[in-house]
Amino acid sequence: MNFKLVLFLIVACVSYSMKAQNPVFTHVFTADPSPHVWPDNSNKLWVYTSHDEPGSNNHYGMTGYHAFSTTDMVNWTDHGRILHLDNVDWAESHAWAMDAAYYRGQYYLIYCMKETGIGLFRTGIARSDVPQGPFTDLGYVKGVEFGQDPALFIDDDGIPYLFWGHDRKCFAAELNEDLMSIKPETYIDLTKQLTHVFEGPWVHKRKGKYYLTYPGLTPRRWPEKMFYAVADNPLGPYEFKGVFIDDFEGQSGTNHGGTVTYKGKDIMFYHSAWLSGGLSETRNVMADYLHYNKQGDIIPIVPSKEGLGNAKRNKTTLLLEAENGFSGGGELYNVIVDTWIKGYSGKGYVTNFDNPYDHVSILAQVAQPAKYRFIVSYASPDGESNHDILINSHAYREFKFPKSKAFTEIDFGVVSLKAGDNLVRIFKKDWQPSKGEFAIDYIKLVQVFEY
Ligand code: FUB
Repeated sequence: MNFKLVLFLIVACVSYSMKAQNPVFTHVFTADPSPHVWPDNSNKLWVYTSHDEPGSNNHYGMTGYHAFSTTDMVNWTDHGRILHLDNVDWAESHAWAMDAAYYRGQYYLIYCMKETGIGLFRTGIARSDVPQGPFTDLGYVKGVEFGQDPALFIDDDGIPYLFWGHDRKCFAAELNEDLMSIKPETYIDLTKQLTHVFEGPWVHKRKGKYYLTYPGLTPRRWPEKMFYAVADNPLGPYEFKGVFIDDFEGQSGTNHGGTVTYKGKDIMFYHSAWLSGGLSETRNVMADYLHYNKQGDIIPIVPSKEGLGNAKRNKTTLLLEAENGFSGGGELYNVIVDTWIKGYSGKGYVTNFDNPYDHVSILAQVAQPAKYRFIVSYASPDGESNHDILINSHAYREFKFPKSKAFTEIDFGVVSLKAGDNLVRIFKKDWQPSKGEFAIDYIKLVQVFEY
């Protein structure tokens, strides 16, 4: 091979990997994606996921969920942890697959966890008034037994339907208006209509037809492939159509996902184990365009590196709201959430750092040890304010936040995070009495892609 050809191939390979959009999230292990565009903003795509602990390689220790958003399908915001086992009184383990829904002006997370003392899956419902959460648990849906892998489909007429499935079975029912129980007379076992079904149903509607996609196992068994069936009504009967994501290199034992139409394009979100190196149960979200033929059949997807586009990826931002406190995995110690200073993001900010050790802790979950640009948004309308910042219990920085009437960002430069849970803690410094109000709105951790 001549030198110019070798050079061309190297440049081509490097620029190809620069543009690769799969895995979609490379800073955190995520699975079971649930993609949505909410009615209040058709410009924003949301993806809700379950979370794998780094190095876990099984699903038994899964504890929480994340929300992600984007407006360009290239640069993403991770809104951090939105619900955790610790926020759910009735559950003890297995924060497995979930879905999200917008229903009558509120956002819902529908998830499964094992009930304390019983160890059976229940389908939980949590609510938030904003899409990024955090979500507050409302209890579990009555009438659903073994409620693993729930998906909530709201039809065009506003009727909510719940689908769930586990261990080679799939069920569905219409929900009552408060979403807290099924209508028993509508309950149906769909298993026989869904050849090879194992778990993870998801329903979307296209041109008046209901498509039920699901992970299934053929007699050759693991890993799971994605299949689908089509019906004229949400509760069936469904006609089995076939496989549309077959086995692929680097997949995990499971597959699971959902579809969305965003900016006129149909997209399939699912998961693989590319980020953890394949042959692993520590998973990552993937996305590829979904196409149909003239008859409305899904054209099988071959997982691609390119994914949703060939634009260069610049950054992923972890946007972690201080006021989420315990719900987001952090802590508010002798501080409060307030909303007087305008211009905050999310639902408010944290203030009243009056005494030494008053602090806010904010959780950042990442997949691998890596460097992130660290930014804090604050306001200090009455004068400068002195604080200690700790990262994972290590003193990171003492900093005098300058007077600022409005919320403003301070860029602290690059910090190192470890794989797993990282706690960023902002303390009031020393014993001097507070000179006025000091407020923390959020922290940002920005993963910068270096090519
Ligand atoms: O993520 C945990 C479990 O793995 C899900 O509930 C299943 O659908 C499979 O993806």
